[in-house]
Amino acid sequence: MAYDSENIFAKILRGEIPNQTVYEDDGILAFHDIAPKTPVHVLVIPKGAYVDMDDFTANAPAEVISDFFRKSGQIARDLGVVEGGYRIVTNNGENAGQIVPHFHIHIMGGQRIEEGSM
Ligand code: DGP
Repeated sequence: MAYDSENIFAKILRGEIPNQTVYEDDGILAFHDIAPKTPVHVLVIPKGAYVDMDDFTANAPAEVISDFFRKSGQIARDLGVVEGGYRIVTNNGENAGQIVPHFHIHIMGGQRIEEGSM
């Protein structure tokens, strides 16, 4: 799928739509999900134009990929969700529930998930 530069997260990156930023640097932006499904629900996106996990892992430079995941781990630490446990979710494609076609991961924490609920 070709990248659509009019998707909501592209607009957020261009500053056309406001967001509640948790962390930002040259490569990534982390911000609170507009409709949190857990007490802590933060989205992390690369600034590069990647549609989904498949596109990101196939086409982003290795250092961009490692930087993205290393910093996502640090963001989870800074959010204080490590001790209580957290989930990382990414929906790849419409059939998996992906709504916004700019690669993102969900950091979801702050509540107990029963074993086997996945
Ligand atoms: P997904 O289904 O994986 O594509 O998740 C998209 C998430 O993005 C969903 O949890 C809701 C969130 N979202 C959609 N529009 C906005 C927005 O304008 N601002 C913020 N902060 N989150 C949004």
